[in-house]
Amino acid sequence: MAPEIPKEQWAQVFEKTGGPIEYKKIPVQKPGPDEVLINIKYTGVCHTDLHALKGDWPLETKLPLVGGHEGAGVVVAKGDLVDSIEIGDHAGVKWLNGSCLACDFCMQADEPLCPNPLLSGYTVDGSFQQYCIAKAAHVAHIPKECPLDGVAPVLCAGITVYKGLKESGAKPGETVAIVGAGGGLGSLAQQYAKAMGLKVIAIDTGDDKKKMCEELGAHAYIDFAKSKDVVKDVQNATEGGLGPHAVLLVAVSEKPFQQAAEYVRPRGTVVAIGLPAGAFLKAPVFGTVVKMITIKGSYVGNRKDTKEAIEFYRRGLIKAPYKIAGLSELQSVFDKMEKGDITGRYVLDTSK
Ligand code: 8ID
Ligand code: ZN
Ligand code: ZN
Repeated sequence: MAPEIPKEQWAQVFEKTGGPIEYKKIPVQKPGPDEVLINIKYTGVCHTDLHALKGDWPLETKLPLVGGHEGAGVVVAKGDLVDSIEIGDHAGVKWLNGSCLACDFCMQADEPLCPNPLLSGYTVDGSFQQYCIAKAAHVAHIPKECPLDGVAPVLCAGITVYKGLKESGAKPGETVAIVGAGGGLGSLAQQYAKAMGLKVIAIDTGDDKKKMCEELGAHAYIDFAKSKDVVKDVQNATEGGLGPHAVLLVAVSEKPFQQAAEYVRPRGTVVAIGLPAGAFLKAPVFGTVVKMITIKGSYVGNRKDTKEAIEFYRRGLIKAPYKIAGLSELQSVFDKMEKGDITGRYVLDTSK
């Protein structure tokens, strides 16, 4: 029997950049021929959602906007052309809601680089609502054994850091510094790094985050606010003081983007993932040349990365802590995020 779909639903909506966000009832949309309608049960809150609300980036959002791009739920309707997923299947709405599938980038499985992407919770409405539309080709397939609250953060944070770790080229046994380790991406990055056989140096601030990083198995924790010399401290935490083989930058401030090239090991790779407003990367030319270092960006992941990142989770390898709040409480989650007060991730229950 086809599930009953209401005409109206609860959503978090903002009419203009900067807010306010309003928790209110809006109509449920119908999926187009190549789309599915997903009844979102849980949705993670990514710092990207806060950047979107604040207008931090040189890319405009749709307005009014329903944010959110870590939505996990159940397919309740699908368009006539959709045969890759069935009603009743579990599915995830991720940042890349859709892409053209025909450009050079899409053809080579680099679909995040598509010049005409649909971005969930940014250029199309996302998962801060009970019923969300997504292109069937891009929807994440979630095995039924994965709890929908736990898997939600994998849909952006997990995919992104897994891809970033692959892009870093770090090999089992090597060391990766995770900068912003106490946040959403950082906590998942520690788990993926561990599962990939890497040693982790966690960098963040505060005792709560320290405790979590230690519980997640970090080899060392450096508190950037207490450290007198972050560069030295990171190097000293590695064998022979040579520095980590890779650095994953998932912080939301500019400073660490200006330090990483100094402490990365010769031949090492710095991967920029965090997107602080108006920030620039900095590296000394001399050190970059004579240490032969690589500095690169990494942006979410493709459909295969998505499948792989979820498979790590299904196998029980990814256990990052999260707290649950109601969809109605999004503003208070943003307030905590703004202050850097969230250890791990917040996941919203869309029924509350
Ligand atoms: O595809 C991508 N590249 C992608 C995908 C998803 C998210 C990029 N992002 C971006 C987000 O837009 C955001 O800019 O990654 C960034 C991190 O997102 P998040 O993990 O959701 O944010 P968070 O939970 O607030 O964690 C940020 C952490 O950074 C720490 C904070 O204490 C917090 O724990 N931090 C800061 I601010 N300054 C730091 C510093 N100097 C720092 N940690 C270490 N050193
Ligand atoms: Zn995100
Ligand atoms: Zn394309």
